[in-house]
Amino acid sequence: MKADLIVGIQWGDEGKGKIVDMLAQKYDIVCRSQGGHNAGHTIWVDGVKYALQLVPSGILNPKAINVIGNGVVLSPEAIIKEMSQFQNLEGRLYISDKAHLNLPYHSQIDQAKERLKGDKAIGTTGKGIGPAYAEKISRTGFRVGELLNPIKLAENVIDYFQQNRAIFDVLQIDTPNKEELTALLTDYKNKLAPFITNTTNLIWNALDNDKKVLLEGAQGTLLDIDHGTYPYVTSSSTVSAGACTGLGISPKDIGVVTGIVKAYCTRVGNGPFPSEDFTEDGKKIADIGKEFGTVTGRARRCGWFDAIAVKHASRLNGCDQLALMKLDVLDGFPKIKICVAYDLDGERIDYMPSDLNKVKPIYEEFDGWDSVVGITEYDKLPLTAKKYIEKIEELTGVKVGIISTSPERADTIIRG
Ligand code: 2SA
Ligand code: MG
Repeated sequence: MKADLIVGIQWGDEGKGKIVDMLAQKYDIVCRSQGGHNAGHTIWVDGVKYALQLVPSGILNPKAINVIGNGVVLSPEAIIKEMSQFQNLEGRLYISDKAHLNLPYHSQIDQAKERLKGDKAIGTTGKGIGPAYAEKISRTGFRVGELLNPIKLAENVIDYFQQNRAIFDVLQIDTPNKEELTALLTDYKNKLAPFITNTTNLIWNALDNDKKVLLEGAQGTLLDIDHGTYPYVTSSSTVSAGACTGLGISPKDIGVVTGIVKAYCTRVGNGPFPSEDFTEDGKKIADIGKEFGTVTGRARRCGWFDAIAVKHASRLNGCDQLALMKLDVLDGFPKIKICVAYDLDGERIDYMPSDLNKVKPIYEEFDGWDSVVGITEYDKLPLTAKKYIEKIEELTGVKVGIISTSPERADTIIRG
């Protein structure tokens, strides 16, 4: 059996949560492979809102097993809090012993570095993601499996502080108190030990025994550490290839890749965003789309669908289809724009250059529609909405297989 994959195609917050939640009903195992509690998936089920950060969205399917892979940076504090929303998680949630720990000092480093950067700040979530990944790559990180021996781990963390005292001094971060740290790590161990395991073997066994596995991406392709708008990116591999290293599966294990895109575009944090709209339209999209960060509550920057970026991201991820989310947010707009090309120093280009700062969007305008809310069949969509979708397919070269017409699970068009 192959694992199907859901990946964000823009700058995150495309609405992956709703699709993963919908699909999770049909999958045996749902896995996270990268990111940490910087992610925020909002899921609406029967009018109830669930905000998930680390726990895979399959948690809302009582029959699904959920896996947090080795590529994730795990904040024990965040996951313990999140887990408290659910009952009977044993046997339904597994955390890789190889995932790296995101401890309280990582968010202190993250926030201190952002402060020092001043107007060059990345606009991180402040959750310690970059510092936790930096230590992993520097081979100085601590892994989830080490939580099982909290006394030793506390000693190692204190040693690490001592070795790096000069840096911690500049950042004004105190060495943790050993007794307090041991107590904290012991508490984490007591709460998390039943969930810690070798998740790679678990996934291999599942695939070898014809279980259906779904891989759930966090953030989006344009925030990828290699392929995103560096340095205004997150610190993990958000593209589909990252799911392989982040879980310990091979590219041959990947099945259908679904890229999630919003019918428009948003970005939270700093960095280039060619199709950002600074007019009333941008504000209207933000209002109607409720475009605020689920983790930090920050207002998201809003703009129009960027077909060049989506084409590029679809190729990077090997998308078999796109899921077009939040189409209903564009209801009532008299005119809707798509960025169909870029202007780079006076030249019209139809590809994404390495530096997005220099490009200006070239738009095509489309007629809007009254309402698509709750429509579940493609043929029932207004003609102008169909034209919009078909234009997206033409420009990106990828089929739009799924269309979301409201936040509710049921309000979704699945095209055959
Ligand atoms: P970080 O914290 O190091 O990963 O931040 C680096 C950049 O990555 C962006 N980033 C995100 N962008 C969109 N959504 C994310 N998750 C939350 C959400 C964000 C929130 O679902 O809304 O609540 O603010 C997410 N996580 C990281 C971040 O904005 C930086 O640009
Ligand atoms: Mg989000």
